[in-house]
Order: sequence, then structure tokens, then C-alpha cells
Amino acid sequence: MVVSVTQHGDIAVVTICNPPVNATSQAVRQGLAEALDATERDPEVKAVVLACAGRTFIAGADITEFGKPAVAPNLPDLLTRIEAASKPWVAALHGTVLGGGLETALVCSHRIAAAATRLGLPEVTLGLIPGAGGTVRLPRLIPPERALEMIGTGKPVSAFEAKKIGLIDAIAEADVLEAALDLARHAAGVTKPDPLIKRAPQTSENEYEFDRVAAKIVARARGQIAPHQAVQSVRLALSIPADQALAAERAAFVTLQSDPQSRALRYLFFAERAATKNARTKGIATRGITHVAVIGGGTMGAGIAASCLLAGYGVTMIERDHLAAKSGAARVVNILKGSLSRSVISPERYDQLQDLFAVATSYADLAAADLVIEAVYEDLAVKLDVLRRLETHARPDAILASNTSYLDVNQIARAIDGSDRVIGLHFFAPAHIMKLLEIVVPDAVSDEALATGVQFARSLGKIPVLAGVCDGFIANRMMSAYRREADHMLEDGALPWEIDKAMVGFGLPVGVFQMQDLAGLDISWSMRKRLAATRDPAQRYVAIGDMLCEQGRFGRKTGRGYYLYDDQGEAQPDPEVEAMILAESRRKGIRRRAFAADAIMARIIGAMQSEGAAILSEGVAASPQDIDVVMANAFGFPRWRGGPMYMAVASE
Ligand code: 3H9
Repeated sequence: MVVSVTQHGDIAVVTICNPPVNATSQAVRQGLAEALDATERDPEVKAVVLACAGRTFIAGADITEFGKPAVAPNLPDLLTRIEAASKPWVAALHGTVLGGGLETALVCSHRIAAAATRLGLPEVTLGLIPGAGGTVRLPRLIPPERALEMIGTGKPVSAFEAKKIGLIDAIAEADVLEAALDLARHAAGVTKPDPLIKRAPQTSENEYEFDRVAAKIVARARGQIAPHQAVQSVRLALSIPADQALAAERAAFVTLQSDPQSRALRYLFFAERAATKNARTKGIATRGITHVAVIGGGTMGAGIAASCLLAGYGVTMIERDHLAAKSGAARVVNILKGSLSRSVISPERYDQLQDLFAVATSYADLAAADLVIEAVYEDLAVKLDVLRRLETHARPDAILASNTSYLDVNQIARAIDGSDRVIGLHFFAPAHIMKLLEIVVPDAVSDEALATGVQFARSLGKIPVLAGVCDGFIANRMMSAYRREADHMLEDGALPWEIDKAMVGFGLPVGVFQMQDLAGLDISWSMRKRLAATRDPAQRYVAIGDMLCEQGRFGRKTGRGYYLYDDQGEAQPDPEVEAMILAESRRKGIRRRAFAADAIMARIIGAMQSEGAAILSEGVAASPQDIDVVMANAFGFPRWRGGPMYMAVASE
């Protein structure tokens, strides 16, 4: 039974059991409608508790039903009926109370949550707004600006925050169902509070706060329409009668649901989940990991160590000497302090994490580690040396991972006997924040080591994408391809700031030339010099980056690169760079032509798509979806466009 009703004295407990996340599928909605009728009919029932079996309360509408013909009963009507019930309903919340789940809780007369519950309206992340009363009821329960923040950003709040802003009545001290039953018994004896729909909107904390939150949401939308609609719908809900606002919300939800942006975002939602379930590791038993050693305490090593600590692993960081160990440890502590100040962790947790962390200067100290991740300088000889030392000092069954972003992981694995336990774990900076983790698959790796890597990534809250061994794997290879195309366009007629503007206008967070200026042009310059001898002479080579470096223009850190940086660090177009580019086109005999923004993006996206096709045909990525997941999570490719591979299909 998807929805069952059990009697506890004069309280009926309505339980939804629809794994994995109790989404409000048609069967759930039907079951709830029947439970409502039954409890309303039964004179013995004085109050109702609504609860869910399994890991969570309702985590939303069933996304798989979107885009298909609607089957009655629909959620908004069902919720209106529950809200009008003659008996009090108490929502017993646990897990992730999201979207239609929170909207269901809002029509109950009381809400009580387990302490670890998270509550939110993430519809905007799917290109939608709440469609079952969220924009209308929430600002009638909590201050309108807090409601707008939840709806417009999609970010969930903790049970503690929810209690503070009035979203829930109480946090259960022990079992939430027992606490909900107590609350229901109490509610049965007193007058049922007015449903939210009959109440006036809450008043704001101060008169400017709503507009401030609205402006922030709109500024961050970067081309996505749903955040704008969220602001508009909440504003409307504050100014017109509730029943009209409900109708307007529904209409906006239906329009957004069929918009290409929502379709793209839903595609990415499922693509990210599919990426974690690759055929190679499905069903393979994984090794237990409790202790991780990280070799190297630079920016990357420290980010990896912090990420592991935040996920609850014991971490030992190894550095070459006392001074380096001290700076590495300071970097890790800084990240943890940042998490503390943003309330990601409590002060108690912060202290516990310090106890889980150790730094050492001897490889002998990694003997306890189940997994060792090397994050040393990106140089093959250095990495091979580290692997050989690990062979001597790490446990013989420990999994050894290289955090290389380009190098040949097969060669690294072959540095030791028993290379079946070597994998690549390519983190992205900042490693404690970025969601993507490329799991690089060397030829000799065992399924068990690979499955453990995937499981480990998930435990860090990351999205693992398997990538075959090649220069740059999926992410950096895609990036090299579109950088190359942007370089070609420089010679063909576009200027760096025109290309960057087109990319930002498309929805990318930063243009390719500003990004290189930020990273420093000298690093890729020295790599190009190293590779110069082996470069295919027939390949088109753009020397503008080299010419900038020859003039000491290493990017932002030297105040000059592709751009000129003013005293505030703002990038300005530089006539000197323009003259240099024009001269280079002339020297090569290229007739420059003007590029409009859409022509620039057509070439950049085209380059991504052909590199993606090559990556697929070589088996480096398992699916086009995996490439799109990488693009969204490594380079901020606008999620609402789905990804370059999705765009190729969607435009057909
Ligand atoms: C909405 O509610 C609209 C309403 O306002 C109005 C309606 C009229 N539907 O993520 P996981 C599947 S919009 C269908 O790996 P976790 C997921 O595909 C919705 N399926 O687990 C996966 O399946 P599989 C608003 C769903 O523990 C499995 O569940 N709600 C849904 O890491 C496990 O998922 C949201 O946007 C769904 N709603 O995270 C919440 N949700 O095993 C979306 C999950 O076959 N969901 N699945 O691959 C989430 O954010 C996360 O899944 C959650 C659990 C935090 C709940």
C-alpha cells in the first residue's frame, strides 16, 4: 500500500510509503485523497498525523511525471482539500521536505520535525516555481522576504532555522512520530487554527528587506527565467486575494514546466544521478574507508583534506618538511573556520574535526590509511616518486589515488607492483566546494578499487564521473578544445573582450580570456614550451598567449595579460593587445572579419560538441550525459541550457 491509515487511539496516522523519496506520484495523491475521505468520515478520528516511511518525508512532486499528461487528482486541488479538513492534521517531518513535500506540510495545521530535517522549495533548480501553493502559503506563515529567499534560491533550511522563522511549530526531541502523536492529541482538544490560505501575509522584518532579496535573486539568475518568475509570483501573492494568487501560481508553473529551460534542468537532474550509477561499478562491493592520507598540503591537498574531514574521515596530511606541514595545516584549518563561520558546521563539530586531523612529515605516518590521495606538484617524475614511496609505506591493500589533472594515470599506476589498486581522483579547485570528481580509470584497476572510489566520492557529497585515461580526461580536454577555438577566433577577427562578453552573455560565469588571466598565463606558457618539440607542425598554432608572456604579461597578478587591470583589479580592454592581435592576423595573412556574439558562441559550442563526440568515440566518457554533467559542474556551463551535448540533440 502506497498510503496506509492506522489508528492510534483517536488519532489516525496516514503513512506514505513510496520509495526512494516518497514523491507525490499519482498513486500517492490518490492514496492521500482516499485517506482524507476515510479520516473525515470516521467519527472516532479526532486528529490526523501525516508521516512517511523510509529515509524522508515527501521530497517533492514526482519529476518523472513532468511533461506527461496530468492524471487526477492533481496536487494543488488535493492540498486545498486537506487544508479544508474538519480535523487537525499534523505533519511529522524527517529527511528532506522539499517542493510538493513542503507544500503538503504547509496545508497541515501543525508541523513538527526531527532535528536533522531540511526543508525547502527547490523548484527553481528545475526551472520551475512551486506549483501547489508554496508561493502563496509560505509568505503567510513566515516573513515574506524569508519566503522569497527560499523560493527564489531553492536553498533548503535546517530544522533549527525553520523553527526560528516560524516554518515549523517544534523540533522533536526524540522520535518524531511519537512527538507528532502527542501534538495531534493536544490539537484534537483545541480549536483548529485558521488555514494559511485564510490568513493575511506576514509583515516584513523591515521595509527594504524584500526588495533587497528580490534584487539579489534577479542578479544571480544569469539568463534563467524561473528566479524572475519566483519574485513576480511571491510579490503577486502578497498583493491579491489568496485564491487568485493560487490560480496565477498554477498558470505560471504550467508555463514554466513546458519551457525548454525546465526540460534542460530536469535532464541534468537525472544525468547527475545516472553518472553515479555507471555500469562498471554497479553492484560491486566496496572497501570500507575510515582513514584517508593526503600527500601534499598545497591549495589542492588542503582542499581535499578539508573535504574528507567535513565528510567525517580521519585525515593525515603528509608534507616534505615541518614548515610546509605547518602551512598545509593552516590552510586546512582556514577552510574549516570558513565552514564554521557559514554555519555549515557547529562549534562542537569544528572541535571534533580538529581531533580527526593530523599532519606529518614522514611517510611512515600513513600506515593506517585505507586510501591515500597524492596531490603533489603536477609533474610525472614527482608523482612516480611519490607512488614508489607509497608502495613501501602504505598498507598493501590501501587504495592509492592520484589527483592529476592531465598526466597519464596508466604510467603512474605502473610505477608500482599491484597497480590494480591505483585510480585517478581528479578534484577541482576549491576541492571542498566543487561538486565534480572525475574518477580516472587506468587499464589495470580492479572493479573493487573503482567502485570504492565512486562510493568515496559520493560520501564527500560529490558527483563522480568515470573518465578514461587521456590527456586532460573529460573536463580539461573539453576546456582545451574551446580555448583553442577561442584562440582561433582571435586571429580570425574577434577580440578577447568580445569573446568573453559573448560567453558571459550566454550564461557562463566567466570568459575564457579573463579566466586565463586569473589563473596566470605563465603556467600554460611553460607547458607549451615543454611540448613545443613534440607538437604537430601541421596543427594550427596561435602564438598570442606566448607573445603576451614574452612581454611579462602573466595576467592579473602582473596587472596585464589579455586585459589591462586598473587599481581596483577591474579588467579593461587594452589597445596594445588589440594591436598585437591585429598584427598577428596580418602576419599570417588572415583577413579578419567581425563576429557577433551568437557567431562566437556557435563556434565555441561547436568545438565543445566535436570534442565531446571524439571523447565518446574513444570511450573516455561513457555517455553524452556524463560530458554535460562535467561541463555544468566543472566550468559552470549554464545548467538551464542542459549542456553542449544536450544542446546538439535539443536543437535537432
Ligand atoms: C515539485 O515538487 C513541484 C511542486 O511544487 C508542484 C507540483 C504540482 N521525483 O538524489 P538521489 C529519485 S518539483 C522523482 O540519488 P539523495 C532520483 O532520481 C520537485 N524521482 O538521493 C533517484 O532515483 P534513482 C521538488 C526522484 O539521497 C532516487 O530518487 N523536489 C525525485 O542523494 C534517489 O535520489 C526536488 O527538486 C523526485 N522528486 O538525495 C527534490 N527526487 O535511484 C529533488 C529524487 O532511480 N530530489 N528522485 O537514480 C533531491 O533533491 C534529492 O533526490 C534528495 C535525495 C535530496 C531528495
